[in-house]
This record gives sequence, structure tokens and C-alpha cells, in this order.
Amino acid sequence: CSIKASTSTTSSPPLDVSSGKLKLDRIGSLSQVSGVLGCQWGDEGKGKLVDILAGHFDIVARCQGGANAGHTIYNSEGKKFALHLVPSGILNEETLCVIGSGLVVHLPGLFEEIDNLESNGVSCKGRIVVSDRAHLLFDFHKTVDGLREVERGDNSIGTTKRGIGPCYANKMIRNGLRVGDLRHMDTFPQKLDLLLSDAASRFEGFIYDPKMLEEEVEKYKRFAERLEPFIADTVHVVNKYISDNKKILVEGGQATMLDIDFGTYPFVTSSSASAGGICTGLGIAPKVVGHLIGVVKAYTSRVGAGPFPTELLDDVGDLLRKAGHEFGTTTGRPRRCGWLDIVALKYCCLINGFSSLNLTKLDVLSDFHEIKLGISYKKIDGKIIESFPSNLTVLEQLEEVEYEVLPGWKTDISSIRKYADLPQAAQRYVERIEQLVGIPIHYIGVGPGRDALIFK
Ligand code: 2SA
Ligand code: GDP
Ligand code: MG
Repeated sequence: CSIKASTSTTSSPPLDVSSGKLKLDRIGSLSQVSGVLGCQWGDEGKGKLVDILAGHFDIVARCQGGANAGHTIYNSEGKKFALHLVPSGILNEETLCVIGSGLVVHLPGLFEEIDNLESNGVSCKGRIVVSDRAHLLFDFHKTVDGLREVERGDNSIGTTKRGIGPCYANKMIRNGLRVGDLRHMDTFPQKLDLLLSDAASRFEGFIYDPKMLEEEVEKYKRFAERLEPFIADTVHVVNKYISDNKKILVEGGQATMLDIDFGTYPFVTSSSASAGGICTGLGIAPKVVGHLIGVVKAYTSRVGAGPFPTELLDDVGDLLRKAGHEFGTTTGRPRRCGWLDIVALKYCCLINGFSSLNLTKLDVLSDFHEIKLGISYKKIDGKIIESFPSNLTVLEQLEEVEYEVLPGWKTDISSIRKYADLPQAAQRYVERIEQLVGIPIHYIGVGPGRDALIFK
């Protein structure tokens, strides 16, 4: 169900990039329900693309994760916004932002984010809806997250300590509280008591005194009142938009290599961060999901522990971190950096069936004499592994990654807006990636700003 830009139901004009209008054939090839998903270990720059595309969609929806996500976007005046729960469509006034049923929502954090947006001139009233099926993430989930990390000792995951895993665990063992429970404050205290008692019985370090329940209930009574205008049955809302022929853009949080099923388990997040999460986290049918854009950084970063075959623990890695400003948007942690891993990228493309890719942060590679692409993994016994292994032990026992070395371009590309104007070596890098993964790169990021995008 391909759509035409000219039939857009949103009134915003096509985005003005300095090379002219946003290339309409690229927008025209998007489908009624499109998605933007991370291809690596997160922080590929998904938020920037979602913000840019938002003007062409009626809804921007998050389908999984919580305030562990950190999406950095800039408005047209260059003002920076770091979003965690609010979808990256919020800067586009015409867009309705949906926090879907697959999310875990920390209400104090959500209100703080809304207040911050409002105080910076971004109106949120009537523009955000929160699913009544989304799970409530309480402060105690954060405490438990921290306690579990301590318990894991040397095997700690390096979570964002935002309570994500413990909240999803409650969802799965079926004693969690959902946003819709805020409409039934009579049974709320009893359910919360069970949750808190459960956590206290599991962790010695978790002190649960009765005052805690009282205080929490009082707080949530106030939250319930404030949240009421935002609460909706988003399954109904989103499907109604679809049947009215309106357009939905789904914004992925984290990325496939952090997906609970397909990532580097157990060093993953606790939600479905790949294509499947779109349907399970929004309640829409697979047949309506069309064009998926995979966002891939021109190199790789990872924050937190876990395997990272192309990681660079030397000066080159430091240079990537410095040039790319690779520090966590949520926690400020330095991100681990390395070359682009084609083995992991091919695996991710297989799982998600992307229609196109957005290669981001190509500008960050401008200072390098040579740039490497991780092509295959070699085991200790000399055997080549071409597909991404499911087993952590296999990953840990890799002898080496085989690289293809490409020449760098050693020139600033951040003000270039036309593909043909990129240096030959940069074009060669882009085209080699396309060739290796077999998916076209339609968007190339050359800077953090809205206009720093090349349409190929
Ligand atoms: P969690 O907190 O349970 O989801 O952590 C589990 C793993 O998932 C990783 N994770 C992330 N990786 C990259 N970016 C994320 N968002 C923030 C950002 C991270 C930050 O945008 O920079 O600020 O540190 C994100 N969220 C979760 C996490 O590092 C664990 O490896
Ligand atoms: P997300 O979680 O995938 O949305 O990504 P983050 O916002 O956590 O991290 C990406 C960072 O890179 C942000 O600070 C963006 O502003 C920045 N960024 C995005 N695209 C580009 C790009 O093409 N070039 C440069 N230099 N920075 C970019
Ligand atoms: Mg991020």
C-alpha cells in the first residue's frame, strides 16, 4: 500500500532541506504504516529520522521499551531535545504521539518529560495518548533493577537502571499493574501491595515498610488524575487511523541486537526491539505493516556489557567515541565503539526485512585514513562463521574478525547535501555496504541537525 506524498493527510509542507525539498520519491515510497528500527545495539540515530519523517505521518508511535531509550533530536532553531518515553514526532505540531501497549511507563518520568517539552514551547496537550494496556513502571522497579545488577556481579548487564527488566518481568509473571488500573483506584492499593511484597520477599536489600505503600498510593491518585486526559485504548485509536487511511510511523527503541529474542542474550533489553514488536506492541495486523527503514550507524557503538566483535579498545575506538560524541542519552555513559559489523547487520536485515536503510553519522568517519568493515568471524579452529551466532560462548571464542579495508576520504562532509557531491571514497563506502547487505541505503546522515541528511 504505497502512498503518495501529495495525498498526505497532514498539512505540514514537505521538509525543507538545504538542497531543496525533501526528495518526494523517497517519501512516496513509504507505506501507510512504516517503521524506523535500530540495526545495531541502539543509538543509531533513529530519533533524528523519525523527527524528519514525522511531518508526513498522522501518528508517530512507540511500541516497546520505556525510558531506557534516549532519542536526541533538534528543532529547526537547533534546540536540542532528549526524549525517553515521548515519541520523536512531538516537535511536529500536526502529529499525534502514541505510547503503545508494549511500553513500560514510569509516570514521574513521563510528566517530567512533558513539563520539559512544554516549558520549551512544545505543546503536548491533546497530542500524546498513552495506552491503557501499557504497564506501569514504579520507582521500586528501578531499585530492583539495581539490586539484580549487583547480584549478577561480574555478569552484570550494564542496564540503564530504569527498571525496565523488572517491570517486564512482572508483566510476564502476570502480577503487573497497567495504566488502565489507574481508573480503578479502589483495587489499586491491594495490587500494588502484592507487587511490593513480592519484591521484598525476593531481595534482602529491599526494605518494604507499610508507609511506602501509603505514600505510593497517594502519589498515584494524583498521577491518575493528571494522566486521565492522555489515557486511551490505543489499539482502537491506531486501527481507526489505519481504516481512515491515515499514516502511522512506528519508532523503534533500542535495536535488534538488544532484542529479547534475537539479540546477544542475556546482554539485551527486555522487549521486542525488532519488527515483531510493532504488531505485539501496538495491536496492529502484520499485513498493514509496510515499509521498514533500518537505521545503521556508519560504525558501531554499544553501551552496557555483552559481546561486541568489532569493538576497538585502542586509540581508534577513542577517536570514534570522541568524534561521534558517543555518550548515553539517558545515562551519560561512554559508549563502546568499533567498526561496522556486516555479519551482525546482515543478521538484523534478515530478521526485519527492511525496505531501505538510513546510514547515519557518515561524517564521523571523515578523519580516518582507512575504514574497516567486519565481513566475517573466524573461530579458534579456523572455521569461518558467516552468520551471527546465537550462542554467547561461540561469540566469546571468536579468534578474530576478518575485515575489508576501504580508503577514507579525509575531508569534512558535514555540509554536503547531494550524494553526487560526496567524495568518491565515501560513495564507495556507502555502495560497498549496500552490496554486502543487499538493501538500498536511501538516507545518509552527515550531522545531527535536521537538515544534515542526504537522500540517495
Ligand atoms: P535495560 O536498561 O534493561 O534496557 O538495559 C539492557 C541493555 O540494553 C541496553 N540499552 C541501551 N543501549 C543503547 N541505548 C539505549 N538508550 C540510552 C541512549 C542508553 C544510555 O540512548 O543512549 O543513556 O545509557 C539503551 N537502553 C537500553 C543497555 O545498555 C543494556 O546493555
Ligand atoms: P537513537 O537512540 O537511535 O535515537 O540515537 P541517540 O539519539 O541516542 O544517539 C544518536 C546521536 O547521534 C544523537 O546525539 C544524534 O543527535 C546524533 N546523530 C544522529 N545522526 C547523526 C549524523 O548523521 N551525524 C552526526 N554527527 N550525529 C548524528
Ligand atoms: Mg539512544
